[in-house]
Amino acid sequence: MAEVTSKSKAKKSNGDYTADDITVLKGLEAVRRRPAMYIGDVSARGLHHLVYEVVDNSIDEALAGYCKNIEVKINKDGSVTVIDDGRGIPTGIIADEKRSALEVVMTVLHAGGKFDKNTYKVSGGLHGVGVSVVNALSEWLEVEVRRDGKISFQKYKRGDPVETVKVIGKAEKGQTETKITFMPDGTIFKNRAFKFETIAERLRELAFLNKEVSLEITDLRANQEQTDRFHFVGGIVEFVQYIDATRPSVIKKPVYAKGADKDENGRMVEVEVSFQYNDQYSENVFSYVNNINTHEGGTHLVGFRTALTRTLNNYGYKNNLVKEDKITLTGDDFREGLTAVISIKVPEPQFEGQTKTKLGNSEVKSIVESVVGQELGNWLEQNPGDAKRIIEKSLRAAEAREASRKARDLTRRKNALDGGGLPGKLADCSINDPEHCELYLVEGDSAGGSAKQGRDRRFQAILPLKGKILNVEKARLHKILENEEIRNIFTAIGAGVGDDFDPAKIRYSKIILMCDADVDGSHIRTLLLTLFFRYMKQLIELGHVYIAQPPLYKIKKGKQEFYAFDEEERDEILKRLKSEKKSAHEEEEVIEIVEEGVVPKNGSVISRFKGLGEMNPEQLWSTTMNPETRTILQVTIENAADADRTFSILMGDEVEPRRAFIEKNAKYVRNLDV
Ligand code: 0RA
Repeated sequence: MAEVTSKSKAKKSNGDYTADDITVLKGLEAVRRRPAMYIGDVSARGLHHLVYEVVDNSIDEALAGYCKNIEVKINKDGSVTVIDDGRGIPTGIIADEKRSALEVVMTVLHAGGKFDKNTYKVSGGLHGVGVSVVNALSEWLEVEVRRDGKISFQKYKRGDPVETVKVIGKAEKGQTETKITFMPDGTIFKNRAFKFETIAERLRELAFLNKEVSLEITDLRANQEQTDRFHFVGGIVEFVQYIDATRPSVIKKPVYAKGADKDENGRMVEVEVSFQYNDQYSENVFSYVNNINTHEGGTHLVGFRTALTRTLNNYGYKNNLVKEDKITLTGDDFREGLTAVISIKVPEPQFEGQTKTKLGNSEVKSIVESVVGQELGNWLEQNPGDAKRIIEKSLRAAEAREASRKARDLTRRKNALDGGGLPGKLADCSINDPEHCELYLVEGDSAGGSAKQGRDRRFQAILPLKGKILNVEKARLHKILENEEIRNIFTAIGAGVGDDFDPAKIRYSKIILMCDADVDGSHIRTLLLTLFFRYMKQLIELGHVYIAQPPLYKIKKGKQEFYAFDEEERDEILKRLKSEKKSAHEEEEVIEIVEEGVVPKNGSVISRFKGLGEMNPEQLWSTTMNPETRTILQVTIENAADADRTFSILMGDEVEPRRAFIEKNAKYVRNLDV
């Protein structure tokens, strides 16, 4: 059979590949040749995806009801080990193949599912490509399985078995375990350093979504030793409370709804939903299908929203809390301050959308709608106090919406947002094709002026921002739209706001935040990121948001000028300048590190740029804006629920959690993942 012939076996036959072998060679080679097709990319995100892929296999085992504990270790040498107490990968010889099932699972693309028609394996999206992909992208990988009283072992190099599966010892009676250790391939991943916190966030999320599983992570690397364990008996109810940790709740305890129904093929779809209302205005709904965050939503989200609007409206009318002739409550009104987690399990999910994170299965809408409708209906009857508070909150949202709709100036603003006219402060670019255009959001009018003069006006647009923009974390949309700076940003980008945001209308493919390298600059950057995260999240998700990296130091020596982006680089340049001197047999000079602007005797000046405004247009262009030489950092969202929680901690009302967060994360100040 073509699909199960291994590469190593094909090689052993004197290099004579049969026609059957070719298809397989393609399968295995394809992963190494085009890793991005299988794991998204080969950056830090792709690297961590390797761990998620192995853990997902263990989670599949848990969903099948056999695994309770999953342990991840970042080893001293930088490799990663994943251990689970599931059934263990089968190790028997498959007659057709004349080799162990274990070898097949580890070396054949998508082989896992062939042995076990596990209901909730993921068939689309980024996850679920199979552990063989991790094997193919690893310099080496070792697997150890305990089951049937034996310990079986096999090692691979870049996906090829080093030798056949060997029994290396006895397993205790009844003990079952799968242990996989892998070292990512350095020829594929430039940076192989795993981040404890990144993996921990995913394990925490999985623990919330799978309350029966306990997940542990340990970092064994020198000077980074730490461990964390996640097990939440409250499941997604605890997840909602975790997300809203710093936002006071309007109701006593999150609503919880659970149910299941058959899809059109008679297979079970399981639904779990939990939500509560906080005293703020944004809607934070996190939806998952088979443990994958569906950023783009889909039919499950539509079903949830429909049920929420209908059930709450019905309750309001029936109990005379809403007067039908006075005001109509819309879906938006019922979603103000809503924090929700929707987790569903679908046997054959169809993923659609730009990032393949939108659920397409049409039958799911009515299943979710009916589960939520029923359970929420019961909950409202049993919790009249909470029910009243929710309806009253929604009424206030409706009144605010109505008031701002009536306000005449909103119409004007709306027109402006629809692209009626571009902001006067915007220096637009001349090219029209968004794909080639960039928008620089620049802190301060003086830096804005330099940027306007220094830019390449064909494709670079500049929008200077005056001081601090409004903190959107604490205001309703209509208040936000009253803020001129923010309105300018929305208008310049041209793609609308919130639910109406349409990525097809973006006027620039890169939105670059350029702020000073000081405390105020980083505050403004955080305010801008909060704005994007809350009202144009897709802009970040689609990779359009960047942070400019202006240099911190300028080193001048005679006519030569050097720029350094941090202390380390500054010192390197100084060292180089010194050694250049030596090799040229010139008289040795000491180049001192000097305070800004002071000219030392040897004629070298090191100045520290305090703000962007200190650079002249040419300097700004050559160091920070010229695409040939600049560095810009792309802003990504590693974990949506954690990002949401982080923004609410950073920008919300409570001081103590913010202080704790800043203390804990002080060492990551240059890490821009949100
Ligand atoms: C195929 C079949 C069975 C289990 C597994 C794969 C399995 C794979 C992984 C990967 C990590 N941990 C795992 N645990 C199990 C079912 C075996 C049976 O029927 O006993």
